[in-house]
Amino acid sequence: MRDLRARYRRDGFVAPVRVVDEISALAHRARMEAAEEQVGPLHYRDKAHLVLTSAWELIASSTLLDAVEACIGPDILLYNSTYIVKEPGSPAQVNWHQDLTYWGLSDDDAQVSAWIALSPATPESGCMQMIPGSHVAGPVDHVTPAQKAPDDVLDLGQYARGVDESTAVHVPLLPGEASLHHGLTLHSSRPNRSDDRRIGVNAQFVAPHVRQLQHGDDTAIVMRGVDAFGHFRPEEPPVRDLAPEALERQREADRRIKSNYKAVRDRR
Ligand SMILES: O=C(O)CCC(=O)C(=O)O
Repeated sequence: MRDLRARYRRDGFVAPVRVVDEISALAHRARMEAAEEQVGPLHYRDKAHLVLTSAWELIASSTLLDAVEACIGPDILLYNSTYIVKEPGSPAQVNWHQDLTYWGLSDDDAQVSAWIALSPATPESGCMQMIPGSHVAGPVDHVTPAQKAPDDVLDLGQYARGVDESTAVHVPLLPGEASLHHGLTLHSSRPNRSDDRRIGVNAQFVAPHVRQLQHGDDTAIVMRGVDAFGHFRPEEPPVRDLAPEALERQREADRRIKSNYKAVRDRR
């Protein structure tokens, strides 16, 4: 783990980290797709871990949390999680950006995102690309178009200004492997030109001392260690899949998070 921490600090990301074996990853994919048959596409619905036991089990796995601990320390809160899906042949893409641009959090160095592959993430299927070391220079200027491009995956369509892509690397993952990236690492992904869905679970973690500076109300779950600060209202993991009351809490959290991003953007 010392090596992982050193690579994370130097590059702003680490990959691949094996979270579950490939057969288990495909079983998780089947559970996710069975849920989609009941409630429709899960792509980019925030707080998936509140409603799906599969998302929760993956995110709570000790191998993943060991890697998260190496990045942000022993006290770990889960802030958000979403499936990010690119359908086969879909033009959907993600422009170069830093995650933390509109999150409104107090400490850029105490947040890490894990992206766990549930299908092969390859250059052909539109795996992520990262710019090693780009987190070190701090936040960069982002442009947010009044009207986002239809193929843009990000909610607000934001992109970092003037990115030099010459040192960018692909981050391919097999099912069950994860990458972890710092909230200021510049990353992007291109369209899916494969004939399979490209499916990842993105889980966003923070250390408990982090605060929401831009608005009052945020929720999180303690995954490891202690929360000695209480800056986030606690939330509950799912007891079963797609429980109606949990779905309602997820809808409310999804609305809150998306409107918070807009509020942070509008204040700039
Ligand atoms: O799934 C993708 O292609 C991009 C994901 C991303 O931007 C992220 O995990 O922060």
